[in-house]
Amino acid sequence: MIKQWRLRAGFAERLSRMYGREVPAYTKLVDVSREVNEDVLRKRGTEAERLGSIGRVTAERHGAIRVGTPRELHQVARVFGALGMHPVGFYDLRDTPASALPIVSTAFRPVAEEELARNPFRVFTSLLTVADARFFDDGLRSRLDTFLAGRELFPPELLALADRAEAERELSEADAERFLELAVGAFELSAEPIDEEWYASLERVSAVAADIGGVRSTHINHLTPRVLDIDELYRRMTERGIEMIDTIQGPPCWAGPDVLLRQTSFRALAEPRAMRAADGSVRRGHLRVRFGEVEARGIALTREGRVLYDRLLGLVDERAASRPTAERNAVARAVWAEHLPATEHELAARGLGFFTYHAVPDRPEVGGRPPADLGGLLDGGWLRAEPIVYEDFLPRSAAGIFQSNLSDTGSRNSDREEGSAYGVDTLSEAMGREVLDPFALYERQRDRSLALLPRALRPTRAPRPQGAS
Ligand code: OOG
Ligand code: NI
Repeated sequence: MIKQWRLRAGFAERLSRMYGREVPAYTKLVDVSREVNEDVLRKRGTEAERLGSIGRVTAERHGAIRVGTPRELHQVARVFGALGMHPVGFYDLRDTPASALPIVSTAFRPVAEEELARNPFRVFTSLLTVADARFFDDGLRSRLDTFLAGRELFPPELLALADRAEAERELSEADAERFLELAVGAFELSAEPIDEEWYASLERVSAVAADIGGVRSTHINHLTPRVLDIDELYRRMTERGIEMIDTIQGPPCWAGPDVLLRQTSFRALAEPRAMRAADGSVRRGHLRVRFGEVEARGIALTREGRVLYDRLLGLVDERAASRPTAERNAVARAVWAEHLPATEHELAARGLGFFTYHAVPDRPEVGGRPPADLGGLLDGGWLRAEPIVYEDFLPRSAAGIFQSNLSDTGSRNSDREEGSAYGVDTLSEAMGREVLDPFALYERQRDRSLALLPRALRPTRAPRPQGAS
């Protein structure tokens, strides 16, 4: 029998092979990522593996897909459920200032530590907000509803196998083979001609809306490898003549601990797609919707740490507003140095980062009773803190990645009422599964490690967040 985690690993691997055939530049990105990772490992030794073994990091990918209706989201949740992936986190990109992004998103991923260690594959999944009147007027909305109701993204045989895999947490070898074939096939770029007029009418609102609702199938938008030095990767890709987006999203490059997530991408490529004109003739056209993203992951931040992160982003915006764009990085580095702890130790002691805690067995005998607070236990060498890797996404980075790959800003009519609210509950209801809170998952992992400590070493006071107000 093939266990869920092997289905997940198999899916990630086959998707990667398929996407590499479809988008050869992706293969180059994966190759350069591997080279960078090997170099970092050689240079920094075991310290390079502090946020994940080289085996995990090299195999690690996240995908991005986009669906049109709650029903499609429900179905895709079943496919990912079969792979042991659960919806985590809610991202609302509709208020992105410079571009029309009529979507709300979640990410499917494994949640248990041992499952993440086996294969951490995740998929950023966006739902088109068809009922949001700021983007779609009544006429367009009703055409869109009809179009989306008439398509089938996932064949019934795939969904039946998915349900069985989820219920039994495994499939026979033959069923696993069939399931993987159908699942990967569902995300392949379709050769079916696109109705040019229909696509264009959605594109006027948003290129993302056209990519989702303008075609009769779905596809993987990008597949993102993980790299240990994203600045070096950016340099090497540029050196090889690959056009990258302008920036690396997320925290700046700085001397302190890596936190959260840094992402960049090569620009969406013009891919040949068959287009059908109004007179029925089919011609070879081009669409730029798929890009090649890459990311570096850091330590998960606590709620307080995250508040601080968001505040720092605002501070960087403020200070950089009056300077040339080229200086934004330097501004960000200065803001970081001023406000973020320069060491992991301090990140833990100030309660800003998530760690698991472990008793230090060979602590030198210095006598005395262990202190009661976490900071003291760490300072005194009683406890060792191991970072918890950030497994999720960042709304502002996601918007930045979307945006830098759009050639047109689209349009949004902010005078119109929202029409329909899309919140985390909308997604949970659509899927019939709860969208999990990422913070709660990291807290659980931390608290489990605390509960395993000998009683005398269990801090009686949680780390008091400082500087987060
Ligand atoms: C998703 C864009 C956001 C990320 O990693 O934050 C994203 C999309 O293009 O569908 O991929
Ligand atoms: Ni992505």
